[in-house]
Amino acid sequence: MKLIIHHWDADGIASAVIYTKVKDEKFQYFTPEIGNYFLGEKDRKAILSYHPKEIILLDMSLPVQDLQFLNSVAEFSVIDHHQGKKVKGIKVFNPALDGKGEYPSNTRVLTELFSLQHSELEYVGLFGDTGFKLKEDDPLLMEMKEFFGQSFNNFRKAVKIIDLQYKTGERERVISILKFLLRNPVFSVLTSKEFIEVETLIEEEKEREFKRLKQFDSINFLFTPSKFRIVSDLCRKLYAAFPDKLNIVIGLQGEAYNFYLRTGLFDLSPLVKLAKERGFFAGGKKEVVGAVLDRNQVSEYFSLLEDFIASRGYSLKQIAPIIQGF
Ligand SMILES: [Mn+2]
Repeated sequence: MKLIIHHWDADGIASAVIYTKVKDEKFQYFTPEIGNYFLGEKDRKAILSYHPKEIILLDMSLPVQDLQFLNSVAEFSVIDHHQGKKVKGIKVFNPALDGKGEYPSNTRVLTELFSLQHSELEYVGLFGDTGFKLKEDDPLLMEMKEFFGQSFNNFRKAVKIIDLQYKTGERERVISILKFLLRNPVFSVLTSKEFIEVETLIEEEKEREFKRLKQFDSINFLFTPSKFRIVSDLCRKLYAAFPDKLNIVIGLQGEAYNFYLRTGLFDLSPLVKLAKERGFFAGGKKEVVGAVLDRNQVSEYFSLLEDFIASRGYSLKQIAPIIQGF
């Protein structure tokens, strides 16, 4: 049995479809717990249960120990476009690591690697990964507009629907649209109830979960137990309404905690740097810091946050008891 492990977003899904079509073979498909850029214990068990003879990892950069794990259980190779480091003994095709510049999507890497024509699927990955940030005059955007002509708007809607499936937190939905795309053209997702209803489901869930908001003096706090991956969206929504408060949203990702802070009160980039140095799985920029934490890391991460925020003249005292209850 051959197993494709792929990112859960539009680029990862389209990559798995392209790869399958090129190889014209039967594969099983797997994506890690949604939101986790690593393999949890359950992920590893699931992968082993497939007894894979070969594993291909697409559009995902995983920690070294996970790559080594995959390499130890099967014949293993990676095709990717993310920045990172090469790992000794791991077979990787990633032009970005060979100094060939940035690749906007993994579907573009595959298209070049297998000398394919530009395709709807290639552009699904490309628009999924870059569309939200392309300026009107970006050559990539012009290229896509030219390719799709009058269907460009529908193309955009189709990408959005493909990308949205993972926000339900249900990996089955991701695999289901992947399998649909193996048999159907990209545009048919627009007329498939199963896939379009997800947009409404997500919006309804966000509205429901938003009601959990607790407001303190300088803090907006929201804990959501929802299986939907809406923590980042909820935090963004809070920040838009309250840029001068500490907006904290915490959610669950399988066994892990997803911890978001957004604020316009001060620059968070030193905190991002600090969190990474301390070994937390964290990222962010000036106005946002996000982290994925094991349960046993929560209190240590929270102290780091408390200290940093205290150094900027604010306090998290009011929500400390809630965090201690996790
Ligand atoms: Mn990608």
